[in-house]
This record gives sequence, C-alpha cells and structure tokens, in this order.
Amino acid sequence: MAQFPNTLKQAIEWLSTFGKDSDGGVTRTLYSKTWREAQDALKKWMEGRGFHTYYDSIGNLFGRLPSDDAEAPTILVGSHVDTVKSGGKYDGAYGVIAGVLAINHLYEKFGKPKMNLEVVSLCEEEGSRFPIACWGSGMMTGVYSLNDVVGLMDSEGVNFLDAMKESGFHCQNYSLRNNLHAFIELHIEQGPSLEKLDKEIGIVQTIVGQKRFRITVKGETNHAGTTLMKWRKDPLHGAVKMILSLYEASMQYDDNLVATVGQLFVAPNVPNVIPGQVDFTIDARHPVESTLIHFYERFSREFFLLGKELGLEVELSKWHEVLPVQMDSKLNDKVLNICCEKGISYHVMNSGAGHDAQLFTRICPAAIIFVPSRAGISHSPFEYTSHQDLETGLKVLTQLLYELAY
Ligand code: HGY
Ligand code: MN
Ligand code: MN
Repeated sequence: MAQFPNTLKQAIEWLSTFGKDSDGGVTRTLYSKTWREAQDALKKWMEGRGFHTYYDSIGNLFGRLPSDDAEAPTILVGSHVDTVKSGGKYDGAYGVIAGVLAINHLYEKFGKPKMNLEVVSLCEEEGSRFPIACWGSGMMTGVYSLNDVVGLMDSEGVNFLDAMKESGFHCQNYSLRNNLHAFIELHIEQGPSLEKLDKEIGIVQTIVGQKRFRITVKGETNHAGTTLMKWRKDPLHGAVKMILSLYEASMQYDDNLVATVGQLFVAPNVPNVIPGQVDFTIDARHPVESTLIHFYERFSREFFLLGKELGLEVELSKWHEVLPVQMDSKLNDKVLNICCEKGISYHVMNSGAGHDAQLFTRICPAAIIFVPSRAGISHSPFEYTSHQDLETGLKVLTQLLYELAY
C-alpha cells in the first residue's frame, strides 16, 4: 500500500496497523507509543491533503481547512483514536478517517465553505488505560481539568502525568473550545439493531448515561490449608456474592439497564493463599438518570450489608460518570432528510455505547450517526462493518457537512 491511503477502506486498514495485535485486534491506549505513532501518521496524512494540522496540549489532533472567513464558526467532525485492549479497527477510527475524507472531498468539489470545517482525532475516549474516560472531549468541553488526572495510575503503576509528558504533551494553560457551530460523529453502532432491522443508518436520539465504579473488598489473607472455612474473612467469597447480587438486581429493571463487571483483581492471586484483597469494576448504564441512581443505591446497599455479614471491609469509588443526553433534533432532522432524499434506509434509535458526542452537547449542537456492526460485535478483533455500509455513512456525513457549511 502507498505510504498514505486514498480510499476509506485503505485508510481504515492503514490506521489499524498502528497497535495491531497478534490476534488481529488493535490496542492503542492513551499516550502509548502506538497511540502517538497513529496520531503523528494521521497528522502527516492530513497535511498531505492540504489540512492545517495542530495538536492541543493534551494530544487531541486537529486538521482544518479554513473557510473564506477565519472568524466564521467551526463545524467539528471526528471521533477518538484510542481503542480498548484488543479492540476493533472501526471504533473511533472510522469517524476520524471519514471526517478527513468528507472535508477533503467537499473542498475539491465545492471549494472554500462559508464555515470552517475541522476534523479532530480525540486523544482518548475509552478509559482503557487510566481510570478516566473521554479525556480528550472532556477537556475540550470543560467536563475535566488537569486536576482530574493528578495521581491517576494505569494497571502497571505508570502515572498519568508522566505518561502524558513522555508522549510530548504538557497540558499547559488549556482553554475551552468555543465558537463551535456543531460537532458531528460518525461511528459504528457497536450493537445488533441496524443489522437485525436491515437498516443502513442509525440516527441517535439519546446516548445512555453511564456510571463506572471500582469496588475494593478487604479481608484476611491466610494459609489455604490450615484456615477453617468458618474462620475465614475471604474477600473473594464476598466479591462473588456481591457480583451475583448485582447481576440478579440488574434483571429486575427494564432491558435498557445494563451492568458489567469487566475487571477483577485478586491479591495476592496465589493458588494456596486465601486472598487478602479483591478489586472489581462495575460499568452501569441506562437512558434515564434516576433509574441509574436507583440501581446504584440498591447494589451499593447490598454490598455493604454483605461486607458486614462476612466481616469484610468494602470501599466503593465512582471514577466515571456521564449523564444521558438528547442529541440535537435539528441535526437529526437533516440526517433523516438526507436519508430520505438519497433512498437510504434509517432507524431512529438510542445508543447503548457512550461517545464523545455526548460531552460536546455541553457546548454545541451535536449528532452521532451510526452504521451497522456485523452481529453487533464491537470492542473485539471480530468487529466488522461492510465496505458498502462504511461508504453509505461517509456519503451521509459528507452531505450533512455540505448542507451545514456551504
Ligand atoms: O464503552 C463505551 O461505551 C464506548 O465504546 N467507549
Ligand atoms: Mn467509540
Ligand atoms: Mn469503544
């Protein structure tokens, strides 16, 4: 393949080579070497297409093709460049690449727009390395400040600020992004709805709220052979009962309530030693905030009761929270009209996955447009969207940007 890609398909394959795993997945976590290589390669690719590119001081990468009027508002389009561990090649990457190609195409065909068109490759959205998610969009929209990352460590004990500095970013005097006319994100659905309904485009009305927690259960480590069961204060016994109660509670709510225990750490993690401490994470989501709060209050009460019953110490810390948001109805109406005019099938839906667009609603109208995910699989090396569906999404994005900016 030429050093830089020309088509959407080539570009997605090309970007996926940065952080490619042996199992065919992609791992590009914030401020890692592969993350920086991917951002730098995107920067060069955009410059080769005439974009003026720049980094902000935390590693969000921007590519701008200016309008006739530099003071004109900006339409920002993009998504995130980071991935989960052993993730897919489309989650985030598709929205960044499509943004570059859409803006490039409009310039070539129609010349300078009336509004500035800018693409952003947001530095981090997943929360897969450090216990913070949407760091890139969160700084741009004022959800976060530098204080929110002081003291954060990854699972290897690497300090967030050290990793950021090592990657070349210093987060000095960061200022909120203003003068944005709209933020548009093109993204894979990461769920099965569009494929099941045989629809080409998802128009997202609501992005669910989510709360992510870390639970620490402390007991008494001891010898596996000489400690009778009735003498034990085994945190893993407690954690298992807590996790079971969480799953059972989640079934008492409507289907929109989802709860996931994605990480479980047992210390000292030795076969013939009763654990001393267990840590696990909870990712809970729902489109209605009061339901999420009700669910949290229910399972946290249960956890502390179980801790008391088993003589264990329980700590519960919330490390990520984002409210459910409604996407911009005027932008969604435009997307719907584009689909009707072009004979593209669509489905108006909610998003069970969180997205950067959710945070941009704080500072400007925002929309997120979905394309189907095969079998609804995502956050996996088996994540896949057909070339045709990817191109349809790009066509809709390009038309939307044309209608907004020209
Ligand atoms: O987890 C999510 O909802 C998103 O894919 N980061
Ligand atoms: Mn994503
Ligand atoms: Mn994701």
